[in-house]
Amino acid sequence: MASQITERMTVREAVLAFLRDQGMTRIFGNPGSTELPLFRAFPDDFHYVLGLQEAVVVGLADGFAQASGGPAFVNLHSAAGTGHAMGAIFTAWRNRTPLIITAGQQARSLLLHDPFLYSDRPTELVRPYVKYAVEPARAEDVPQAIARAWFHAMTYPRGPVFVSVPADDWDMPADPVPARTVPVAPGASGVALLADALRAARRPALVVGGEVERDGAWEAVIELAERFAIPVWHSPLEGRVGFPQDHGAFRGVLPADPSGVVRTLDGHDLILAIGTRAFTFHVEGPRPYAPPGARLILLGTDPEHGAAASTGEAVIAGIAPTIRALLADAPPRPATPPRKAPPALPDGRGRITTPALLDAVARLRQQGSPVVEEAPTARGPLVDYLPIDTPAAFFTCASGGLGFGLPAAVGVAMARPEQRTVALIGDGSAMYTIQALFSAAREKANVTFVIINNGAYAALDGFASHFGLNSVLGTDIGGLDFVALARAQGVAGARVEDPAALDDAVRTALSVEGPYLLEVMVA
Ligand SMILES: Cc1ncc(C[n+]2csc(CCOP(=O)(O)OP(=O)(O)O)c2C)c(N)n1
Repeated sequence: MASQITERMTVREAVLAFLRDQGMTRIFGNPGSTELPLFRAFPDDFHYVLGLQEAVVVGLADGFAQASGGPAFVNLHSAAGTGHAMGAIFTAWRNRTPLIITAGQQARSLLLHDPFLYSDRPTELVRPYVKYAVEPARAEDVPQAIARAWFHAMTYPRGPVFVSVPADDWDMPADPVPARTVPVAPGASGVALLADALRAARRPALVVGGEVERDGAWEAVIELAERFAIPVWHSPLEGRVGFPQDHGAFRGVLPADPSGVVRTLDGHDLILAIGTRAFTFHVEGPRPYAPPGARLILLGTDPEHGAAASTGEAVIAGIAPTIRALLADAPPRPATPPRKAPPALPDGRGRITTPALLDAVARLRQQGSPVVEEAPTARGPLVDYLPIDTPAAFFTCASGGLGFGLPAAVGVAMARPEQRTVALIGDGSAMYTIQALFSAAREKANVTFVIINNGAYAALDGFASHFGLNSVLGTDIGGLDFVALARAQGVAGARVEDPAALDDAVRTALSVEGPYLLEVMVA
């Protein structure tokens, strides 16, 4: 390939040609003087997606990359802009989202004179939460650095990568770089170990996580659960849903504390954790951290999951091919257990409740359309009242870093224009990246933002008893007007407070064209 390359192009031309070859013709960004040279003679087949703060930019790209299944290209402003993005980069790291993040840098000729906007440690700023970070030693190496970064981002476990590009590099000569292909997930291995363990187990249990869905193993895991008649739990606090939540084998979401895990899985002699950590904790508890006496085996492409388990064996391999190999010797499918019915709705005493809202969205939304959630106290009821039953239909942040949901929903909607994305966002969460509404309007994104307004950081109030506090400081955020915030950025909307008006309000919010915000005042 390299021998055919004769003519030199500019760094910009070589980078854009590489991005085009890789199908990445969207650039998610927020510009500054150090980035502008990238846009000289910007080609018509590229689209610049503007976010008004870097946390929004990375959130947009993360949602887009996850919903489209591919990587996304990001261009940030130098140190301060990258700093704004750091929380979102951490989230992309936890989400395992392949993002090729570039940031501007001052011109090389000035660097020894400490110029304005100079980032003297560009790679160190992002380093702990990217798979690869580089500022190439020579301008002409920028295209190669981006190709290399792409490869790192797309290798399992996937994640964000970072390339710092000095402003004067874009016009320098460079050679084109050939397109790369997605590294193949590790092959099926450990099949015999898993088959033996399943054969020997009397009461196996499955614990699944978001990687099942990201790895395209949704159907395979359902078939495994059905053929071996194994009950399934979902790991808590995952960014995606790895098993249909209304399936008869589904037992719920595991608690996020050691005692809760041990209590829930007690009596199972084999726990197969697929595409997830074993286990994910949010609050402390006494040891043991895994059910004593049970054999724990992890299966997935992420070695960190195996490394982080306090006990257990790990098969690091592609989930779907491994399960398919296991199924070759599986027993015939027994009768499928009946689908779960949702519990009754609580009495809101004249107010809208979060379960009632979720139930209305579940009844009125287009089946299988994407749901983005960032509303901490709605997360529990979601499983019961808005069960996710199709793959690639649910997105939230795996990091716990609020501010992902609003921009990610816009990115998801851009990747799935034919479906109406529903974003369920808490009033507190919405305010971290409210500027994403501007991007939604500009991109005419097919998305309904449902702001669940309880006037509080309710999840933190809920923690008071855990820490033995009578009250928590800084959790009252009442008085915000989200319809006005939306209108100010070009997004239409309405507020609903009366339970009798809820269905009509949701119906309207789901049927308009372009972005729309429904602010729901909940008890
Ligand atoms: C970036 C960031 N800052 C602070 C927090 C701490 N935090 C966790 S839940 C929460 C409240 C969120 O409020 P809201 O979105 O209204 O949802 P609710 O808890 O009311 O359901 C906060 C502030 C966080 N998770 N991320």
